[in-house]
Amino acid sequence: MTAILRLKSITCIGQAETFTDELYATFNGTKDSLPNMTKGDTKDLSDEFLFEGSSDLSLFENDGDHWYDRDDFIGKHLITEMPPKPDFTLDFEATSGQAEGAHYTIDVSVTPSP
Ligand SMILES: [Ca+2]
Ligand SMILES: [Ca+2]
Repeated sequence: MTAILRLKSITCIGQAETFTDELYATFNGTKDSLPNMTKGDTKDLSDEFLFEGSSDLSLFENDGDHWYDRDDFIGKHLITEMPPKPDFTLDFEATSGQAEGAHYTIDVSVTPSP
């Protein structure tokens, strides 16, 4: 069995950076660029990932990943193939660490692959 994780939209409730957050997600070994976001933004996404079983969807704020300034982890959720879920919302909030203040929701769906 294979399933499709779709990212449908992202909303910024709080940002980590002073000006704009540069976001990306990782899932199932893939790195996926997301739009830059500031507080109050909602942006449509059209990202899809094929996967089997389960994998973590992790959200990061990009700082160039220099040795002196690593990218900042915001949060993660375990996505499972079963049961399929048409629409649900994931909440990512950094309550400590370098991304503190970052708070995002991402609307997603998990559907069986045709
Ligand atoms: Ca940054
Ligand atoms: Ca950093």
